[in-house]
Amino acid sequence: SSAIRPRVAVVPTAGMGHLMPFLRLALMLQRHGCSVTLITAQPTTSKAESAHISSFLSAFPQVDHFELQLLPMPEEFDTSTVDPFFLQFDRINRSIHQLLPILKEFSPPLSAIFLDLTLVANFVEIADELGLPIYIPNTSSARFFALLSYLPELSSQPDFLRGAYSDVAIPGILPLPFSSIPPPFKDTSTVFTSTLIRNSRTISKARGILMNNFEWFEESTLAALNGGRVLETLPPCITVGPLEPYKLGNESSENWPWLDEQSSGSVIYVSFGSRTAMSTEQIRELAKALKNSKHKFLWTVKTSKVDKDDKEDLSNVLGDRFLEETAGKGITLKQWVDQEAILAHPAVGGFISHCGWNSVMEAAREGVPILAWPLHGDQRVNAEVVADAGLGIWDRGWGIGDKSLVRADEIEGKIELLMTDTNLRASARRVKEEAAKAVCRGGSSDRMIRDVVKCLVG
Ligand code: BUP
Repeated sequence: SSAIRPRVAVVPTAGMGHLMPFLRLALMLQRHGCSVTLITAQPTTSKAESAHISSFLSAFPQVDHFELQLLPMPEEFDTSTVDPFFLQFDRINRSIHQLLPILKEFSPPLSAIFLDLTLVANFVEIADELGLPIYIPNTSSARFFALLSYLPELSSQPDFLRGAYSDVAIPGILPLPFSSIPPPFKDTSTVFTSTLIRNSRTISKARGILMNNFEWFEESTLAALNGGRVLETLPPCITVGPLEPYKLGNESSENWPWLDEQSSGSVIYVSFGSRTAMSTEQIRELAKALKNSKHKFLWTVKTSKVDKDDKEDLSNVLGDRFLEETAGKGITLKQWVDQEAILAHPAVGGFISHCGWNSVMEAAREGVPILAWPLHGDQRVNAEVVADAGLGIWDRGWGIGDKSLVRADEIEGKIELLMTDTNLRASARRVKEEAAKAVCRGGSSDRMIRDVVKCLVG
């Protein structure tokens, strides 16, 4: 009956890599009996996000929607130098207090709110006033979450700020190579880092951290987090993944006759996510490697940070002849594709990925081996998890020092390994089996989401 149908709000922040897992979580909560209100910020950072939100709401009209109108940034704030996604975090934070009177009027009232970590500190008072439990969906690896939760402590260590460690020790987990720490973390004066630290200190106010992850994949890190070894005050880290993707009406018609013609496991899918643009020089080295390699490929190229449908022509970046020379051997695109459907396609046998966490979980679900090529943010930490779990290979030198530009012959060598190493294929298949076990009825992730919802009813 409706009396025991808990109502929840789900509040994503900026970027497709954030939006998609929150939307997947929203649908999962709904499948398990919650009524869901999606709260999104208006305006969004990118056209891709606003278009995706509209398609999502038309495909799933049972999800309620509320648009939080963002307040303008103070005039003295120089917005030109800040990453547009970080700017949006800040702007949502400055606007979120407007939710109090609105949420107060909700009838039936909310049973819980699912809030991004970057918003928790400013929301704690509101939540207290409403008596509303907060859950934090974590959109990265458990390993990166451990780093985030330990960041307030690290940022008080002069050695950390000076970069004087070769490894960063976090209690309970394997040491993190210093090169894997996002460089902005060492500068606590940036809005980005100070916001993270401030919010990280409030993690203990949440009732739980929901992870797009499964127990088997990061077992020892999760055990450390949940055993109070990283920090005694952490709420439970609850793995409910890999999150199930959804289909939007406009994508389901997307099909790949070219892929259908390729033999099983023969095609490399190449994508560096929705927010990472490589340098033109690096894109050209990669192009050369893909052209020279023996394997077929499907490559979505991204040349600018915010929206993919930018003006730059592919032939400007790749040269006129690349597309001709690779016709039949590969497809090179600049548009948004249904990545899940591609990874699920039997022809796809390898994935060159920046290791954004959603991409990692999608590859895990499908058992597609990854050639990890992390570029920034949490990606190096995630790449390490990928390699440790047997889902992929990673050359730690790539992207730093004298290998900040990775040459074509080296890329080609790794592609060969990715596509031919039978041990790697077998271990990636094992990951897929474990992922399937976790989400099936009675599996670890399935039990955990049921417990969360039960707790909302009770
Ligand atoms: Br690009 C692209 N189609 O063409 P990540 C991405 N995606 O479905 P990111 C598509 O966007 P952050 C495309 O499947 C994944 O769910 C992809 O998230 C999907 O990386 C999501 O992999 C991208 O986490 O975000 O975009 O760099 O840096 O926030 O992790």
